[in-house]
Amino acid sequence: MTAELKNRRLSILKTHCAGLEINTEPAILESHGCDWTRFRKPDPAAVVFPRSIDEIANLVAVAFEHQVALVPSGGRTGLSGGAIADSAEVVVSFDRMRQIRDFNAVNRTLTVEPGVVTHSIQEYAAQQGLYYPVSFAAEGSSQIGGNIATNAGGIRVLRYGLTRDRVAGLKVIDGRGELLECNHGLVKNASGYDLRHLFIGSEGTLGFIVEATLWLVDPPPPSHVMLLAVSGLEAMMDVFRLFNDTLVLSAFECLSAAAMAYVRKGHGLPAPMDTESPFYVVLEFECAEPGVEDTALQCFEKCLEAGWVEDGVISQSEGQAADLWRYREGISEAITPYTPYKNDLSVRISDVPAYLADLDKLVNSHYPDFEVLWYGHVGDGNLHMNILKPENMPVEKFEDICGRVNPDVFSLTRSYNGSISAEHGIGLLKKPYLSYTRSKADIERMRGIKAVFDPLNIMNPGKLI
Ligand code: 2HG
Ligand code: ZN
Repeated sequence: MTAELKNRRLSILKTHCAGLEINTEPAILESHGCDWTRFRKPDPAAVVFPRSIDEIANLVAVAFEHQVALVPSGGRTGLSGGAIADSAEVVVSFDRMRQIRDFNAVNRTLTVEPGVVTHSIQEYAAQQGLYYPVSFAAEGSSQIGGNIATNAGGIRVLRYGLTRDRVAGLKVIDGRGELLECNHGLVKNASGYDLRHLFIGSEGTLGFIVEATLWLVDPPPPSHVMLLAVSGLEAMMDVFRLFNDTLVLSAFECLSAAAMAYVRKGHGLPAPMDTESPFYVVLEFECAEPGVEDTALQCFEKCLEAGWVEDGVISQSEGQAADLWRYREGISEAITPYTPYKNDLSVRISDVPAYLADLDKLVNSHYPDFEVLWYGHVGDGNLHMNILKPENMPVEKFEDICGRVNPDVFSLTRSYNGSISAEHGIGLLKKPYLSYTRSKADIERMRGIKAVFDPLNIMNPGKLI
């Protein structure tokens, strides 16, 4: 049945999409049929590589007419299975759409194709004397279309906001194959529903982003990075409060002792300091004027005196800053070989210590034999919980056990009015749990919106809702 469906879809593409690059090599089907998640096996009918908006519009119109399911594929760095094609879908890769189309110095905007890699946007902005502030570990391979489709966050949200805050305009091909041009880069536009914001974070379920206009900002002043050994969760928030009230923080991240051990092992990093501690904080602060570094050191002294912090190091150069960031940014990659089961949770910032303490208790009672690592973006209330698969346990069994504990984890999250996905999206993997974070009425309205933009359910079907 699947083979028949695949052949039928392939022949539709060949007949109706003249000139479209179509690939059915097994290695490409495998690589482009999934993201970084390792819990599903890709099985697409084909991978197509459009080169223009017109080609995508035609492709979706054909898919609409013939009921062909499409899955968008960017840098494939997603962690929720949002780009998995496991049911004979056609994968639409944006790898051939990597042009920066326009830079406007007055508007401070950059207009780009969806396949441009996040890091290239940062570099291009810097060449213009400006800054694209969305930053995260996967920025070297993630693509801007995917960033927008998941409203990517990362390490600078507390200073600059989310990807959503950078999007000045979008061109989208919806599930009917029609081009929608949203907001045109306007700062002010009070002409009704802002469809741009519906597409941001929609995980490709309403339409495919085919062009984006991004707002850039002033380049940041010089900064310093500190890595601190903190004595506990309450103390971590006291440290956050003091530094955040006194300095301009551009990041405030945490990692548990276990996460520190794995990142060091994975990347061969030395101990950052002599003291061992249950949690570590990596923070970055701006130094716009002389004297800020002294103020930061005074904060550090206060933290030591209060017993919140046991030890710490501060960067003295850009190289040292980058070295300190590796302890936080390198975790995800370092633990990939352990097939981690990931949860990406958020609560209000002030609730982080109580929530994490509750969660830690819950998780320890359910997974006494599993290793659980914590890290994340404390400065915006987002925690990543990674459970490592024991070496000899089959993946299916491991996923099943983790899945059985999810209801408790998500009920607790709901009791804090938190979210079961802060920045990674819902995709395939978190879809069964959406109701822990969105009400019945919410989900019903979301279905209604989906039906408007994608009436035949061909755009990334089976994801999100
Ligand atoms: C991070 O903050 C990324 O490092 C990945 O969002 C999180 O690996 C994860 O769970
Ligand atoms: Zn993150």
